[in-house]
Amino acid sequence: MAGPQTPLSERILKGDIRALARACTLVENRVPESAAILKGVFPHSGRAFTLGITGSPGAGKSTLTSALIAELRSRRQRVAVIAVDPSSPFSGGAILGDRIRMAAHHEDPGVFIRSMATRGALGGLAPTTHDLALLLDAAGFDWILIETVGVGQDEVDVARLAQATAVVLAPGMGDDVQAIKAGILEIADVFVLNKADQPGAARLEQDMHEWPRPLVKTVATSGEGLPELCQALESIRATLPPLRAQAHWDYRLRQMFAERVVARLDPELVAQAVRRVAGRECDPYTIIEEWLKV
Ligand SMILES: Nc1nc2c(ncn2[C@@H]2O[C@H](COP(=O)(O)OP(=O)(O)OP(=O)(O)O)[C@@H](O)[C@H]2O)c(=O)[nH]1
Ligand SMILES: [Mg+2]
Repeated sequence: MAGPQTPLSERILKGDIRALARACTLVENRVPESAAILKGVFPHSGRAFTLGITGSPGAGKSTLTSALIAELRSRRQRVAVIAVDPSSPFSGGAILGDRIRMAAHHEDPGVFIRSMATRGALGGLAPTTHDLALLLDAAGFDWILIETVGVGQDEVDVARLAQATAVVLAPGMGDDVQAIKAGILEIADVFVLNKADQPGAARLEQDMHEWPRPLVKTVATSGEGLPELCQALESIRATLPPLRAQAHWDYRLRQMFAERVVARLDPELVAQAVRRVAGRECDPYTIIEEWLKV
């Protein structure tokens, strides 16, 4: 029987949800013990399907995530969600809304929802999002849904983290194909034309024809189109390019290494170098060569 003395990683692997929640907090706060937990669970990860859900603010990502949870649960799949909270004060109100919508699933042990309050220093997803996804994967969830607003660096980051990305579009909100950020269309493995009950949906669908990706129409508020979306996602899952996992780890290993190396820098040494370079006393190339020798 797993007691409080059992390592968190073992308790997570046994399906202990409280241990999982605790480990998520440790990982998010980057406390030193989190490295042991992540090492402990790593061999048990790699089974989940990680899906990024991104798109314009208000396109219906949260409603769709909630509807997708319901559809996946009806297929006996265990689902974890990482909701990346928008840090912008303008969209801050959406967070509470998301929590309320998601509350319907809170009683279900086959559903685990985690909101990320923190983000990367340069915008985009916090690097701990990757570790969080790893924990959820090892904990045995079949699906990991990562909802993030398609602004700034987020959608590029989510495409690197997830095995596949669903881009949510909706009519009547400036989601004219010309107005949509080009980058967001390029990362899509599947387009979800949500709010298909709204005027302009047919027009948007027609405009999307030129993009060589499947498109599924949904009404997230009623669940319409969700079985079709699930089917499209299953077929993407079944035909993932084998090199995608390698591309993921190529990015991730470099990111982890860079982070550790930067963390080793002495802040005083950095401050000094900054002053010298800004004052043209020393060139930055020489500084980097010196740092690499340390
Ligand atoms: N008519 C209609 N309304 C929808 C549909 N899906 C979502 N909505 C509504 O659209 C509004 C925004 O939905 P959200 O799910 O919060 O959208 P979001 O993309 O998560 O928004 P942010 O996280 O703030 O970017 C809500 O009022 C939803 O009820 C749909 O298919 N049809
Ligand atoms: Mg949302």
